[in-house]
Amino acid sequence: MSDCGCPTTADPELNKKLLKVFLEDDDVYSGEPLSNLPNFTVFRESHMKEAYDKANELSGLGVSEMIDVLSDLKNRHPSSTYGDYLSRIALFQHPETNNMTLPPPHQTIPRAFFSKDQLLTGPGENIPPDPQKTLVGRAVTLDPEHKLNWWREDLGLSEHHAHWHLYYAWYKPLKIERQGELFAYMHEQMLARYDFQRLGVGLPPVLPYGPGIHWDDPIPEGFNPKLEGFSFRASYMSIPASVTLGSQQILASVMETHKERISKAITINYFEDSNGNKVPMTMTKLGCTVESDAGSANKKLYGNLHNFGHVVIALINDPDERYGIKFGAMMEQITAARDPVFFRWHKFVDSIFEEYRESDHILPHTIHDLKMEGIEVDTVSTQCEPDKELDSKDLVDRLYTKMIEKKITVYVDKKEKNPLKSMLQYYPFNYHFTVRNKREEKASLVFRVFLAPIRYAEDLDARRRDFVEMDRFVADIDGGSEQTITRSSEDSSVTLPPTVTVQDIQDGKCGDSPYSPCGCGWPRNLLVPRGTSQGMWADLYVLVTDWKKDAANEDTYLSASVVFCGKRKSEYPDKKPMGFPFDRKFSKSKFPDLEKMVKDVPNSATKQIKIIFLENSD
Ligand SMILES: [Cu+2]
Repeated sequence: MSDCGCPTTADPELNKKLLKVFLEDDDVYSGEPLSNLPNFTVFRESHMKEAYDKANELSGLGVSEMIDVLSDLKNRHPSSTYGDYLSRIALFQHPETNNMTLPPPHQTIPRAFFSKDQLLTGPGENIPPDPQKTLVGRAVTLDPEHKLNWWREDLGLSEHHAHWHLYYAWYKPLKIERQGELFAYMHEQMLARYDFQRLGVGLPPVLPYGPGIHWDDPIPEGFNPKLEGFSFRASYMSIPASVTLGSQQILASVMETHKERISKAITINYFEDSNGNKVPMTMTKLGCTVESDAGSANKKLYGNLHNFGHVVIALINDPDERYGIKFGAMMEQITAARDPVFFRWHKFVDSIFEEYRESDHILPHTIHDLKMEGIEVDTVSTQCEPDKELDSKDLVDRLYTKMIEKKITVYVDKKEKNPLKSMLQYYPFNYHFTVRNKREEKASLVFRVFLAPIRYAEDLDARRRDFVEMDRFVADIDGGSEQTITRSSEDSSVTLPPTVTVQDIQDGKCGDSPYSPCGCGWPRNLLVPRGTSQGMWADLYVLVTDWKKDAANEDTYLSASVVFCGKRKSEYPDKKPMGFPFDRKFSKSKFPDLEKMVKDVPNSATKQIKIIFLENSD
């Protein structure tokens, strides 16, 4: 059973009732109404306090009463992101609703995903052409970043990012011990995937932007989110020296000091806590400190770097809010990743993690770290499932993608609307791994599957950050046997299971889900990078290691969305560093390139595959 998606043990009736919280209706509420919080932002501490205080109160009420109060808030402020955030955290906290399947935000607050024009789809209204298709010529010439609008504005991408931060909220006590490491890894993988797509459209890897790296320079990437409630940023604007958020003043120069202190802590391998004691450096401590969550070593000394980066960029148009200009998209986790600057900022954040990954305090991987005696992986390959659109095409070691125009169902003003959306889709395929177990006893193995673009002759360390994780799963192999393990791309533990829609819930298909931090997980349609129409070569790589040794709890399985989102109410299930074996430098003399590494580590294999974008498939 999957960790997310439509659960099997259900109270579909209660789940249906919960929809009232997310969809407007005509019901009249007679109780004390909740106040709305306009301009809500998750980066403002007082706003988070307000939201969580309210959620605590609401989760102490009976279910029906909580639903009524939240439903009333929705009716009075239908497009409030505060209302949506509060509802999700309150329902998540309430003992009777914390396992319920909630509808995806793109259906319930479409204004955070679609422009006004895109939502004009009713009878008598024109269906506007998809902006992706109209953005040709001038706009793309002036700003080539437009080429990836379809990717940054993917519905599932925004939802994945927002859900991750909602579940692992910086404001709340840590959910898991390795939260800081997961913060670093989840974002690092977003960047690796982004750079993969950039290469596909002829753009260079994204450049870092942050304190100490172009911080005082104008930002060439402008952005017009075209979303109600958010302002645009013209290109070549510079961040203000100081911004005011509520009662808090944030100085760009102070952020620089915080960054320098963190870099120094990496060099000396420890942080200093508020009593002057040494706190040993670890990836998770570093992640927590950079995000300034509950696990930060010392918020006073090291600041609130990640969150404030979002804030100063989002307030670029109106640093002290004197003109009442709306925030930029960077101010909300649900919209931030639509903006090209999000990736520049996060590349900067990741460069801090890189300082640590590359430091002398982290010993490079050796053959011993990767090897599993008695296990050999002979081959790895892929095969697409038969599909009439792929009829005459080579299905082995070729992956295919296409863009589709999908009709999305959303709810606005008590009406159903069906905007069109250009989305990437890949053709499902199977991996085949030929594995030999030379041991006598049965082996429980964890397959770590990655994909990296082949740029040009580069050593393994230079390519380390290019590897995107495609899947991680466990399979058993009998002693003394050779087997071919077949794994469907659709079962990937990186991706979210199929989205549960409002319609599914109305049809009684969903109810209580016993495990999941639902909603978090890489979007299924973006599992395979788009590639190019001529075909883009990539290295498929698998490393098989001993699940008996790597598992936090051997009985856990690695199910949907677990790689980036973990498992609810338990520790991260895999004890290996996240991203292993690409989580640190390789010993140069031992592993100059991928080929050599695979040769020396028999429990691994690689294959060059081609990703082909079927450009005119519709
Ligand atoms: Cu961020």
